[in-house]
Parts: sequence; structure tokens; C-alpha cells
Amino acid sequence: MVAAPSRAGTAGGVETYGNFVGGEWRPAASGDLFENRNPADRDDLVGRFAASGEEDVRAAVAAAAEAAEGWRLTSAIARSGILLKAAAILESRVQQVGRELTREEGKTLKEGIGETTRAVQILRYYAGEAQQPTGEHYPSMSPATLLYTQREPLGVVAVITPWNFPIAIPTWKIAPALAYGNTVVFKPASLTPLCAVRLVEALAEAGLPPGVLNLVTGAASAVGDPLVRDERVTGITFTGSNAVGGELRKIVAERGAKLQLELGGKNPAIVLADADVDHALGHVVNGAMMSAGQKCTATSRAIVDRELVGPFTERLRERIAGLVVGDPQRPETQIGPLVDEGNAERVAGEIERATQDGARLIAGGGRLTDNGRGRGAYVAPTLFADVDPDSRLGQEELFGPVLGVIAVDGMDEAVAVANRVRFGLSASLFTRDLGRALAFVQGIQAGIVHVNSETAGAEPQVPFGGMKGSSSYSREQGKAARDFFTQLKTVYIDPPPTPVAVAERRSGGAA
Ligand code: UN1
Repeated sequence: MVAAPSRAGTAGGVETYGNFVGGEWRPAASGDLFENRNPADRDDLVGRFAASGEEDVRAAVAAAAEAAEGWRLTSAIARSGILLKAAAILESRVQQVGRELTREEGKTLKEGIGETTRAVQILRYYAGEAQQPTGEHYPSMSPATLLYTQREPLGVVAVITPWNFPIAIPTWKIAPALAYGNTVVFKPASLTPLCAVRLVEALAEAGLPPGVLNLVTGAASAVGDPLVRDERVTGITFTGSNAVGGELRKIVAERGAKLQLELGGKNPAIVLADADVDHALGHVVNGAMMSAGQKCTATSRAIVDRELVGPFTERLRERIAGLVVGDPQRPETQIGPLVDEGNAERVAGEIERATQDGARLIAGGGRLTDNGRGRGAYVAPTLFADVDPDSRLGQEELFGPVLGVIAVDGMDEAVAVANRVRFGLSASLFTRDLGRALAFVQGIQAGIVHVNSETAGAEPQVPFGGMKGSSSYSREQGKAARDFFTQLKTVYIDPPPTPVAVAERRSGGAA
């Protein structure tokens, strides 16, 4: 299929982008637009995007519903081929899309290009998965019965994604949805719609039939709400806040649909006295501060053995205070701005509050406005010591460049403190002791567990997701994606009676 360009035009040198519905780029029914600005420089307008509403959602769901039967019956091998082609198209644009990601989201160029490369890998992975067997053959009580399962798509799936991984997360939801034969209505975060456009362009150009993938941009209340309430939508996959996740649970409980949630984290890195301190330092700092701490897998609690906590905290302070914070397009920058002014102000407020609550501020502490940073959403990488594990800072996700150090006496207390939060996404332990490592793996309440590496990161071939309040007891990526994006059909096939049996039945000879 040849898709018309996603750009609806330019005004004053700024591009305008539409929705993608039924294989065509088109403006919102209302004609309204919203602006997308660079968080490193609010005077830099990245583009104008369709401010959609219920009418646009209805049209997108209708297009997806109409395409569902054809796509379900398209061979998995053909679906795989389209994903592979989309991977090649996106790969040829990795530099451009990575730069655009940095411009609209604010993570460094290295991270922006790295994440786009990751999206390419995810597309390739699901092109491979689409060719794997999906059903199972079972023995039956009756020896002649062919008894097996097959997996079938859910139908129309709503994909609702956050701004912090604006191309990787959409890809790891959309690629398996499509691979297993679902059609998609994709509602990306309003702060990062350009990456969504780029992903949809690559998939459309790779030959997806019209209606199989639809993009609707706009506000959560105007787009997300009617989308998840539409009875034709049979699956919803969402990554974002616990508050929205809770609302989705209620909606789905009432109307019935399959739901997958990836929510918050308050991820601990435990550093035991026997750890390789240099190694642990690097991983704790990266886990806490990369992407300005805006990952649900970010390290936000360093739980450190009391034997080590003084010198370890001092070295954390040195490292964190020395991070280069600035324009994420510059190669020397290590930490960019937060995603927007609202988030920067919110995190600065949390820092203020933590100080009032008695945590000891030892690096950073609020907004950065010098050296041109006043034009962007900058918050200084911030370190607190003496954090009370039960305080707000010890319990709540801040989603910013803020790390709190908690002192403990040994491994058992460390794990107990680590578990004493409502979240359970990822966790790290730094030790040289194999026995402690194994005990940690057994005892920690987290869906992703690292020994001697940082809490963030997710390889596409393994399941990703959390325990407790971090998830909905489902997993994304790897083979787990198949479980979510398909439903099972159990099939009993018996041979028809043989001619002899039929003749005997007619003559009344046999039962
Ligand atoms: C990663 O750590 O690389 O929203 C991925 C998030 C997670 C993904 C983290 N769902 O931050």
C-alpha cells in the first residue's frame, strides 16, 4: 500500500501531522491541532498534531474492525514479512528518528538513537516469533481423536503508550499485536506524537493493509477514554501511571476486555558490603539518572549496607554532582531535560517536600536555569541521604533524576526494606557472594531481577513486567506477548465413522 505523506502541510516552517485511519493520513474531524515542543528549548516547535476526539476514535475503531477478519486470515508468514520490511525501513532512518526522539522527548542523542535501534530489533524479533508454532498437540482419552490448541487474535486492540520510551514501547506492543493477527488503534502520549508517526509510517510503507494499524493522536480524555470504552475493542495494553491503570481496571471490569497494564516502580539497588564498589557506583548512577530518571525501571532507592554507606554516599555525591546536564543534542551531555515544564515543576516540588520531610539533600536540589537551561525543563540530578524507607520519598515513584540512600544492616534487612513498597517492577543486588545472590533472587518481590547490573533495561526476547502494584500479573515482550495478544481455541477432531460402522448401524447390528 502506498500511504500519502503523514504531513498535512507546513505553516511558518512547522510541519503539521495527521491521524492514520483506514490506510490514509487525515486531519482530526474537528480540524483542531495541538503543539509539540522541545523540552530543551520551549521556543522550538517540533510540530503540530491532530487534536482528535470521539469521532476520530470511532472512525479508527471502525477501520480496525473492518480489517480484522482479513488480517486474521493473512498467513503468519506474510505478517512476518511485513514486520521484517518495517524493520529495514526504520533502520534506514535510525539517525533521523533518533534525533527527532531526542528533540521531542529530551533524552540524550545516544539514548534516542539507541532506543530507535531497539525498536528495529523488536520488529525483527516479532517477525521471527510470528513464524514460531503457537499451538500444542495433546494426547486424547480416545486414541483416534486429534486434540490440539490453536491461538487466535483478540481482534481490535487498543495500544496506549507513554512518552518516556516513545518508540520502543509502542513497538513492543504493536509488533506482537500485529504478528499474532490483531488490528490496532494506537493512541500515543501527547508529548511524543512524532515518534508514533514515524513508527506508523515505517509499518505502512512496509505494506500493512489499510485499517490494520490506525493512529489517533490527542489528549487522554478526548481519545483514550472513548477508545477504551468502545465495545469493539477487545484488548487494551497500557503503560503509564497507576492512577490511569486503576481507571482502566474499572472500565474493563464493567464491559469485559483483555487488559494488560505496566505501571509504576520504586526500584531498589541493594549494595552489600562485599560488592565491587566501583562497579556498583556506575550502575546505581546510570540506573537512577539516565533519561533523567524517567523510566519505570529507574533506580530510585540505593539500599546500602551500613558498613559502606558513608563512603559510598560520598562517592555517589561526587558522581552525581559531576554529571553534565544540558542540551541533549550535544555529544558531551549525559542528562537532558525532563519531558516538559509541568514534570520539571512537579519533581522540583517533590524534592522540596522530601527536604522538609527530613531527608538530607547532598547533591542537586531543584531546577537548573543557568547557561541557557532556563529555556528548558531542567532539574538537577539530586541525591538524598538518610532517607526514611517509609517516607514519601522512600515509597512513591518520583519519575525524575532523584535517588535516595537508605542505610541497612545486612542482607536480610535490605531485602525486607526493598520489599516494603507497593511496587515490584525491577530490583538489583550488588555482591560477590553467590549464596546472597541466590537468596536475593528468591526473596525479592520484583518481576525483573538483576544481580550486579542496573535496574533498568529490557531485552526483547524475555518477559517484561512487575509484581504487586507494578503490573496486572501479565507480562510483555518475549513469548509472554503471545499470551496476551492471543486467545486459545481447543480443537477435538474425530475421524468420521468408517463405511463398515455406518453399514452396521443401518442394519441395526452395532450400537
Ligand atoms: C527499560 O528499562 O529499558 O515505562 C524499559 C518504562 C518501562 C520500560 C523500561 N515500561 O519505563
